Amino acid sequence: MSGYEDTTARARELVEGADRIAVLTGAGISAESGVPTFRGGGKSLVWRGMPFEQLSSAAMVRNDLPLVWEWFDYRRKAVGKCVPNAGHLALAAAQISGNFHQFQLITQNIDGLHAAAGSSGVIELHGNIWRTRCTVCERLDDLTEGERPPKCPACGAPMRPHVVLFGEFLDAENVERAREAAASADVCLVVGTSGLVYPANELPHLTRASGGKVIEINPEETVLTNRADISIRAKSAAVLPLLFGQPNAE
Ligand code: BJW
Repeated sequence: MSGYEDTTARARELVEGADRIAVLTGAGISAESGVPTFRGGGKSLVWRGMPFEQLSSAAMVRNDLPLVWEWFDYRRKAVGKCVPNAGHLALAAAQISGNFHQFQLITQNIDGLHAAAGSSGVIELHGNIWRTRCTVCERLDDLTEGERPPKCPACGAPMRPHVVLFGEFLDAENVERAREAAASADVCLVVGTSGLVYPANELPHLTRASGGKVIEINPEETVLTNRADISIRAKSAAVLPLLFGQPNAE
């Protein structure tokens, strides 16, 4: 058995023995669908010469909302062409299988691909690129084409993309639900995230602190690797179907 096969077999055993699963996903799970990651491969996402940390920030919403809309319209155009890959589908199938008492998917992604794959009740920690939020009354709406920034149908104030940017607070209820799911999980799968962004990066630690196991799936080593019980150094679209026993896996 190769190292990869052995590691994957051990991870599969843990998954099969688990009753409660939490899955934390990041940009890497959508990479094989064609969605660019933020930091993978040592590079950082840049648009018009600006790093994404500057574009996707609370300061940019305050200072240049039209530019923020251009940035997210550009991103949406790319994401709109992408479809879920075998990794998204394996997670959806695992949830639907009913083999687990808890199967809570928690994502940092804003692309909506987990729901498109058939996952339900996904906690979208950083929001959703297909939704908008009022900058004043916080009303949520589906995205529409046309005027940028769109006006809030309730109060007329400018709407913004419904995403959580650097320096902004995450929805407290979402964070609480994610923390509870991680803390009560027998196994936490950490898929395709660099683990650099707080507070999502705390979730695997909650699982370990309460006696659960952490399995990381990532082609690169991350800051979470040395805290994982098992680290599978491979792409998620190849590994996830194997972990959940889907016969047509690569
Ligand atoms: C594969 C693969 C394959 C490739 N298969 N894997 C100092 C100043 C100000 C703030 C802070 C500070 N220090 C800490 C903070 C807090 C800050 C933070 O954590 N910053 C760190 C970067 C230092 N966090 C926040 O600001 C959060 N809010 C908060 O903490 O509120 C309290 C607070 C308020 C005010 C001040 C301080 C605290 C909010 C964070 C919101 C993050 N938002 C973004 C942008 C969303 C909108 C957009 O899309 O533009 O969310 S940032 C970006 O990073 C995005 C992602 O969801 C997030 C995580 O990235 P992710 O998913 O891990 O992707 P990558 O690219 O980093 O990694 C991809 C991985 O995939 C790689 O490891 C690859 O190897 C792997 N991969 N192919 C599997 N096929």
